[in-house]
Amino acid sequence: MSFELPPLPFAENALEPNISADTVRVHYRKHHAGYVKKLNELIVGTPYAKMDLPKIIVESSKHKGDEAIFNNAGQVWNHSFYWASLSPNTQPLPKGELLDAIELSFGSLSEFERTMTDMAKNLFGSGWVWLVKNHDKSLQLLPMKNAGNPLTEGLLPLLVCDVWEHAYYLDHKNEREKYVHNFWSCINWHFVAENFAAEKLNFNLKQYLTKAS
Ligand code: MN3
Repeated sequence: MSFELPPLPFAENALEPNISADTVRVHYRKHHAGYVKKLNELIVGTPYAKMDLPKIIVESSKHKGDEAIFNNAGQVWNHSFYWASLSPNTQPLPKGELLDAIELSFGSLSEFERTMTDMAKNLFGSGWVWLVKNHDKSLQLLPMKNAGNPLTEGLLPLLVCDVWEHAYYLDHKNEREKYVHNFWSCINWHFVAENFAAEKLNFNLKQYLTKAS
């Protein structure tokens, strides 16, 4: 079994002016594609070759010596989830049960935005800031280094912000905060609400993320 690069859910220039076509093109065609290629090379002849992507992430995270597989599998999945977290169309802000959960866990939507922005700004080095649903249905923001992924903690991801330098360097050089500010204008709240409503990773998402041949 080998993994394919899933199609980008929008045109490369669709997020402009918030995220440039150049950034999306390089991020998708070079970085995301690079992780897919590397993962396929690494899993040949290993037990991982028979697993779907979420299982590879969880299993390889438990085994010392499989860090390269974990890193590349995580990066493949994380980027697919990142693209799905973004929308070229302005989305209505969260409402209903999702908004209730945000207010319960963070105080307000603006406080949630402030906290996530601070975490994204302050994460040292490369990584991801995840919004996850805990087992008690409360929400939590989780900064994770490198290829970190909440599936390894048994938590359900709802939204992610990529804070690797390659996500913003072409647009903003070292100014990560400007990128995070623009990221907020691109959030696919519909996707977040769908994930929040699901009991587990829903089937369509899984299908989208694990196009295997
Ligand atoms: Mn990236």
